[in-house]
Amino acid sequence: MAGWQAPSKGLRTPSYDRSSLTEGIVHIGVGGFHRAHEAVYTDDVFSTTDEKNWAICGVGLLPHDQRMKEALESQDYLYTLVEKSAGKNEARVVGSITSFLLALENPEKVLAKLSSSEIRIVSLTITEGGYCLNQSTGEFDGANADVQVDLANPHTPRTVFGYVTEALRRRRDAGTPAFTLLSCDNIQHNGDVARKMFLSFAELCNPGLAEWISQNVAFPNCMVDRITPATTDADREMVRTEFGIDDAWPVVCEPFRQWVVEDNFCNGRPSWERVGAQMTHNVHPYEAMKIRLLNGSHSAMAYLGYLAGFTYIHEVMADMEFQTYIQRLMDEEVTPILMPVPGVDLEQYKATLIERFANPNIGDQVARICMDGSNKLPKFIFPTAEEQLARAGQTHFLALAVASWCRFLNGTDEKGYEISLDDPRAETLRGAAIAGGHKADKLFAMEEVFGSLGTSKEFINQVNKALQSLYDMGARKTLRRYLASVS
Ligand code: CS2
Repeated sequence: MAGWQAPSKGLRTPSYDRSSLTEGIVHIGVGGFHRAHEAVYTDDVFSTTDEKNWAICGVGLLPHDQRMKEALESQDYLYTLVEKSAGKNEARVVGSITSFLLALENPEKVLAKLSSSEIRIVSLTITEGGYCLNQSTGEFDGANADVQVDLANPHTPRTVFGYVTEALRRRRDAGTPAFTLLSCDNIQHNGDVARKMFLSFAELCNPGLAEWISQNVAFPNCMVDRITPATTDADREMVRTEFGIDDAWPVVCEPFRQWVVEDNFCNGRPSWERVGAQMTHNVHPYEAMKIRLLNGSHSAMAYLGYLAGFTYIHEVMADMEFQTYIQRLMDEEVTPILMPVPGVDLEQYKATLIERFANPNIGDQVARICMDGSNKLPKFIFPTAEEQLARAGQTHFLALAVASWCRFLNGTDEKGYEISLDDPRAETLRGAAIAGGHKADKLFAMEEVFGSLGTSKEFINQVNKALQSLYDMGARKTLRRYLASVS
């Protein structure tokens, strides 16, 4: 526990007795976001209530999870969370994670944990692409190679689908009540999507079990929000010098956090509503607002911002032309398709978003937002474009956002330097971007990414116009032109 003995500066550490906790949640995909969000709400539950049976067991299914396991294990699963606001850094030590299992190391232990009656919630942050959702059909992509292996060997799984399904089979056979499966990824209707994908997988390997799952497992929808940049070595150093803690993997994030959760749990839940989460029966308006405005704006500013030479999101927001772009994108092209959100003033919400993006202390990386575009844009931007097109609304700024991504995918920036593409479809995307020349048609033909938007001639024309301009005059001048020409 080196480095944890005497954290100075009076920072907040778990006020509860961690040894009296028992685990009730398994979380699959422990990264920065989970540790800045659900784990923090749960830590607050332990501090403010006498609920003790909801500690979190982290589970990693992928080889890269080993680093997180080692980091957390070396410090008794405690970690430092630093909230960075414009003026200051505030740190606390979070204690709600109490163990970590790595599937590659010990698959049986993971299955035993998931099957044990004490586990009543399995939550997920497996990324937008982790659900095997085919964008063009809206169905489960059962052709995925790992999924195929799991379907052939359901008792020795390797994917999240295989683990969850096998654990639920064991629970059913043992007469153990099911757990709630709580998706915390940025997908609209994330619970409904999770339900459809997990049931489809189960249907393929064991239809009887699928029936049991559909009747016993709850899949709540929820909207999650907290900007959590990737942790850097500079952050580790800051935690050491400012707070006296030698933390192998601290988390940095903004002070803001929001969690709106559909109150649909089949086997109990922590009192998250007592510590700021909003439990409701209809999450959809909140999800749409957050994903279309926050995540959509993020993607729009990141690709164009990258091409214009920015490294950090707050730098993009400090540029008045970019700020106007994002404000107008939100006002003119996203707001018209949003439904009223109970208790939320959208104008105020958007103003807060601009402020959050502009937080100069947070150091959120443009490169982080640019990752994995082929899984993010279909959730963050394309549905807005489709809905605007359907109501004959304006889509110029959305087209510019999509064109910036297409330009980025070509793999060479405006100065001729290589862009490293971090996307599971990187090779295919780059190939299509290059083969398409200054047109996006070849990319739009990728049905699994663009879905039905790929057949909209009107939108393709708009994107092609923006793309040509990006090639001819670069990001900065193109942006100026868009701001001047679109009234
Ligand atoms: C970002 C999100 O990954 C992205 O593209 O938009 O990680 C964003 O920071 C979070 O959803 C904020 O809640």
